[in-house]
Amino acid sequence: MKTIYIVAIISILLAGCAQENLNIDSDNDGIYNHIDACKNTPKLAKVDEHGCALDLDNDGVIDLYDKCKNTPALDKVNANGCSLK
Ligand SMILES: [Ca+2]
Ligand SMILES: [Ca+2]
Repeated sequence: MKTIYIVAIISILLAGCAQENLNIDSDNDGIYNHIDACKNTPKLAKVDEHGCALDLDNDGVIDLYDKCKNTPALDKVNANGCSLK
């Protein structure tokens, strides 16, 4: 009987946590944690529907920090997202 009581309490606690987590958006990007694939998006970065920072030219440098937003595909880039020459 005591075991059932303990299991019931644990279940209620877990359910409470799960419910609460649905409304948390730790990085404030507008995408709740439970559907956010990138939970540490830098402040001010624009994100896609998965909560990941946009990188329109896919060079690995997110648009927030990318000083060259139209880097040709396959180009290697520096920390600013500009092609290495
Ligand atoms: Ca988020
Ligand atoms: Ca770039």
